[in-house]
Amino acid sequence: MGRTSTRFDAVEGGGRRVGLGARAAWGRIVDTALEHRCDAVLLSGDVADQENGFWEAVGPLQEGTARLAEEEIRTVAVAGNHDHSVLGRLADTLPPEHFTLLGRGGRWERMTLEKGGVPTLHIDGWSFPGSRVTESPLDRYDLPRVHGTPVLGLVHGDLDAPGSVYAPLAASDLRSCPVDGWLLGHIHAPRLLEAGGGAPWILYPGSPQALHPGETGPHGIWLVEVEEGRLGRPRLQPLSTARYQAVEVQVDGIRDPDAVEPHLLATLEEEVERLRDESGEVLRYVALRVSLTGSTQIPTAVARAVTALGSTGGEKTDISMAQVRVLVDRVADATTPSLDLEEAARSPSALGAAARLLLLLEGRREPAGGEATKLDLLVEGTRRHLERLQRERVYRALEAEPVTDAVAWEHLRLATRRLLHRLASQIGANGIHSAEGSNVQRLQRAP
Ligand SMILES: [Mn+2]
Repeated sequence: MGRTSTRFDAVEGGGRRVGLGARAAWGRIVDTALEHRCDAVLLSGDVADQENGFWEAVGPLQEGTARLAEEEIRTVAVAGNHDHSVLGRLADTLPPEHFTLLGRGGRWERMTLEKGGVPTLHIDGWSFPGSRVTESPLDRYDLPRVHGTPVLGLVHGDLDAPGSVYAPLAASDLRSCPVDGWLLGHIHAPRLLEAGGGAPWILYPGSPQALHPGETGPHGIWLVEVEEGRLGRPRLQPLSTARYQAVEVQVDGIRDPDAVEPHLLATLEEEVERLRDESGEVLRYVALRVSLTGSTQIPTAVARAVTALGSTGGEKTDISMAQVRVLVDRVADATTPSLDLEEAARSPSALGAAARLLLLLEGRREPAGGEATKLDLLVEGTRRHLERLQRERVYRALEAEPVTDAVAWEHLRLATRRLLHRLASQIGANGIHSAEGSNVQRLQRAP
């Protein structure tokens, strides 16, 4: 509650007013539960923020749970690291027959749903007792094994992240518990793990409203049915009005500089069409991270198109397509100049050095001699440089994405490709692309 999908500031009226808020998503969750005549709505934690969460969440929770309770739909929740204390205070303001907070104080607790006096589902829940938990909540899971009625585990925590301070949960431990399915909270990206062979499924439902460019893919709620005493497999029902997506645009075959932008537009339109099919009618806003790939003979035209699309900062890029507003969040030029990298790598020139580095970074050749050590130093130096940039004052207000080695590699690859473009175009101006015998010499003499 209280959060809004980021990167859509350019949308008139601001995000909150046009259905980009998590609060509006909660309204859609309630509508969907009513429409499907659900028996219960389960919330797996971090529903509210610790700081100002009470006032942000109390109104929507009272209203939503009351609307659900009118149709005898129960809301059942566990607390996460963000709402370990505020969710308890919220629960105390709601009628107990509307809202149940399970597992307060980090003690496992079972609640049984019934239909016509017959138990249909046991829900075993555990709530965060504080903002940090270093032990696995499963160490204390001791609820009795049952037969005949399926059990759903409800817990907030960090899957397969040993050493995490947010309730580390090992998938192998989850699978060895006598439950039929696990509904987890904490991670915003939806993820369903199925092991088969009668092992419980493990589901991170993800944030119902996608909130950040890292939260790609369709977002919504998951519907689970209990039939003939069996817990079914969860099914995603898209509910997010926003979607974040990375798009790759191949420019390989394009030779005409004037064809770059129309090709870009056509690819983006096709992608948005696909996203609409996948994310359902509810989708209104798409933020794209575009990356141009392939090898090109017209690097200057490609670079110009990238700059033109990227400099709009979302505000001036308005490619609305059938009720979906599309913003370009980021554009990267990941093309390589159409030069034979292997051939260029043999040259004892700056171009040759750049080509050899790119082959290494793309995993197309193994490091030889002292190269492995040099490469490690380069990656480490890049990582530290990026971290230093993140700590700079102007960026401090932004949510920092962790700088992993993978992130450093990606930056190095982009920078090396850019360097190759620049070097190749300089040599090109001196005649390297002509078919004369002096080409190789010029290539070798290039500083
Ligand atoms: Mn959390």
